[in-house]
Amino acid sequence: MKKKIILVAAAAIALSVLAACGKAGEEKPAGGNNHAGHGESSGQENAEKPAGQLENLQASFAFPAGAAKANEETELTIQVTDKDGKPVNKYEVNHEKLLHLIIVNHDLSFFNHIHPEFKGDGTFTVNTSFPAGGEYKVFADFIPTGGAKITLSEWVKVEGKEAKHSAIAADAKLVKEVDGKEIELAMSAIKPKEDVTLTFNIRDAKTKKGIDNLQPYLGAVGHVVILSEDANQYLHVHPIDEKATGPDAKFATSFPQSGTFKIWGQFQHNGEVFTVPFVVDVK
Ligand SMILES: [Cu+2]
Repeated sequence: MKKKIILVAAAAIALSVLAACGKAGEEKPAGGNNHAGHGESSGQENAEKPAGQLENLQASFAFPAGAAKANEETELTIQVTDKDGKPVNKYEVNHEKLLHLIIVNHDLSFFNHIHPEFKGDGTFTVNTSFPAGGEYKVFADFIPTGGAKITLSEWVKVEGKEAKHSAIAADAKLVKEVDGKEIELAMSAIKPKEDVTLTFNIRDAKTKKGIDNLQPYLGAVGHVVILSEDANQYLHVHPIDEKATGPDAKFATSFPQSGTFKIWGQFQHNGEVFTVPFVVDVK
């Protein structure tokens, strides 16, 4: 039997209108105020609002083949509709893609960043798989043409044996080794609602020599996604200097509240993308 699971993200709850990406650097966390439309770089909080039709957008996340099962490739669709339920068909290219999809599991031990393809009728589609059963939160990050940058999210259920839930805890040391690289994260501040610069220093794990030939990934030196422990607060942060090539990659952001946050930095070197996670306490 084919069962269609449709989960509608309630716009009022899940919708987060993020700052326009007219300038590189910080974007606002989910739950922020409405901000100027794409292309505005004045940084004014009260600049023009998106056109009426593009307020209260909704996203429906669905597995058209039925329930998703752990470790099986399955199609995931995202349909974006306006406040009247009409499909939204025009999007701005943002960091080389029309839509960025971030998927995490319940304890944030799993992270995936993929790019569904637009198929018309407001619908994006991508084939993906999940490493275990359980709940996953899916974030669709995009800019409707004429509207503001927005992230719509929903929890989706995946059938299968659930992995052991491990509590998320702040890292004692902000140094990680991933794919032969040693990455150290320095933070200029670690208090809520303060401007903070995240500096990733990327070096060869063996020689400890700084890597200065990072390649652009999605048009920038790197991408950073930050989630609160409960996955309610989502921040997608772009570099201060998109054209940097390492060993340092700097990002400006602000944590919306105190608590434990997980930070994923994504970079590209020698044609390979690597993802480095950190967990920090903001207090
Ligand atoms: Cu992306």
